Amino acid sequence: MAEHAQKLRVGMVGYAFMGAAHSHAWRTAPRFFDQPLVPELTAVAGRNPGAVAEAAERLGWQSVETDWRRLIERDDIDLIDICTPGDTHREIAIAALEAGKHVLCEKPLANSVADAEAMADAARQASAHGTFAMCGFTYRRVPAIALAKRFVQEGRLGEIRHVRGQYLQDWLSDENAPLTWRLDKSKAGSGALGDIGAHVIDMAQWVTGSNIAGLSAITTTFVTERPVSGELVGLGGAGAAEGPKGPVTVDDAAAFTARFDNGAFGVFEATRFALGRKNAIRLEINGSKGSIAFDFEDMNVLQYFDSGDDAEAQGFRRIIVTEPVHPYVANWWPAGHGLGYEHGFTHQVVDLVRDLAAGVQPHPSFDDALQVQRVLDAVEASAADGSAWHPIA
Ligand code: SOE
Repeated sequence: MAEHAQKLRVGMVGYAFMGAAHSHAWRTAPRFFDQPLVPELTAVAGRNPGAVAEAAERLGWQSVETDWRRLIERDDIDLIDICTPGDTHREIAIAALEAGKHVLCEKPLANSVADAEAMADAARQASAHGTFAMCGFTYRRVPAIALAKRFVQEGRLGEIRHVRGQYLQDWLSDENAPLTWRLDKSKAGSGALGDIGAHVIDMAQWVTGSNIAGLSAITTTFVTERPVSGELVGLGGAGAAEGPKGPVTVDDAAAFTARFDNGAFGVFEATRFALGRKNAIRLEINGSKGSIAFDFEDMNVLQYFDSGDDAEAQGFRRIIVTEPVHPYVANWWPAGHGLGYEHGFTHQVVDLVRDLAAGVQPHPSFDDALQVQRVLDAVEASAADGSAWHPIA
């Protein structure tokens, strides 16, 4: 870590699962990558004084605030990192950008297109003054996905024809899993669709370099009421079967067919009820010359089919994405040793800090995230409309 490098002083809002993942990334990035600015974990904000103090101690933050507004007022903070539910993103992000702070905001960008538009407007205005905003679609930074993007750019797949995207989890399968904020539309915006579908939509658009132009969708809620209390195991688990229940106000699963700007066909699915699938974010792309396939449950592997191979030797090959020639990998362990979930967050910090130091817009920008929000909105509108085709404006 360069001792005399200039600092990037970070103020983080929220400290639960995502806050912990981001804290780890801010701490780790400068220890493995040469960074033009060294992140400093300056302050973390949360409403509960005892809990935020405990989190600061555990996650490595130097000071605490109990109001995010105070974090934004502080002169010793350069960037606001938003790790709170979607209903808070708009207010925090716009206030931070207007105060001249860079912003990293968790996904999905917002709970509505109107909020996302306001945020993207604020980000465009701020960028004219060298203040930048980025949205945390971290899977772009999984080495195998970055390699897939490189293959598409190099033309190895040829013309893209099919895009198959899935994000499958199972932590809501038990009908007594407790009612958490992720099941409350006023906080989360939507269910499986925004929480995990947003990731695979962003991933597909980014890897192919083409946006979804229109779609037809279905959504469902399998379990409409859940216990209001109970012990969480991971994000779900089994709550009290007896006792009060409250309404689930979001989708449990969403699926849609789509057409991309480049003419490719898309088929997408997002669910938190796929028993046995733990974090299966999957992408398969078939082009005129080759194909790729990825599954996060085997995240250090990219499958690649090259139609130029000898006919007798043709087949999907498993590229083990653990070699120094692969994106991000050279800075980690000796060849062959593999990376995990947290590395995507670290790479996100590495790229963000590099771009901020260079004064260039990091990706995904709020405009990129607004495009994802439009797709989420179209899915809900189409499902409500009997699966009618909805073009993306
Ligand atoms: C829960 O479904 C969740 O934690 C998402 O909120 C994250 O964005 C995803 O990376 C893993 O699953």
